[in-house]
Amino acid sequence: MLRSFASDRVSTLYESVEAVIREAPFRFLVTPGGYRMSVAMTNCGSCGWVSDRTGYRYDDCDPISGRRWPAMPESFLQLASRAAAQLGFVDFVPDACLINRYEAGARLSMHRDSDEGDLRAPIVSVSMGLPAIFLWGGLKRGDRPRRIPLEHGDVVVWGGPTRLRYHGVLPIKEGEHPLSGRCRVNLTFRKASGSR
Ligand code: MD3
Ligand code: FE
Repeated sequence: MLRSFASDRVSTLYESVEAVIREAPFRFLVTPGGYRMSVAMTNCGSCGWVSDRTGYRYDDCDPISGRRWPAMPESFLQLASRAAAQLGFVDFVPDACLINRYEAGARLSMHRDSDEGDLRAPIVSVSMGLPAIFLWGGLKRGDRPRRIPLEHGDVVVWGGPTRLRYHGVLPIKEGEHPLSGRCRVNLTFRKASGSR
């Protein structure tokens, strides 16, 4: 947990988010079970995470435009690899960045991130805008989660034994943030393509 690690860069990062969403707008994905997610998502990098009635996958194209996802901004790559290195993950080069946008009431139910090809690589997350309560569970779905508040500028690195833990986000409370307005935006950097 690197509290406030991104504080001095978050406005630059947020400008890059705005550039990404001009090319690949936020959209509400549908789960394989047919539910519309309350969190709006988009991606940048050489592949992006998508969900539809056929399942979850990483895809090198945005299914809405049919074009490649926007390139990962240099500022994103630098922040992600610096944060990972700080916690002992040397040479972390993410190839995917999932961008989540939460409006008031949006939540992420408990899940594991296991679609990535290289599970030895960590996931780095950056929180921006409104605060959230993150639910940090165990390796089994039923393990009682801890509640961890996440604020603007906080960075978390999940790797090694924590990589496959269940986790989620409680419904976001209403509020107004000077940078992002009435929402929370979270970046998660991943290594989606396998190296085995
Ligand atoms: C713990 N996003 O996009 S980031 C997700 O705040 C996701 O938007 C949340 O869960 C969000 O999949 C949480 C923190 C995070 C990401 C991956 C993890 C925590 C993790 C993988 C393993 C354990
Ligand atoms: Fe996740």
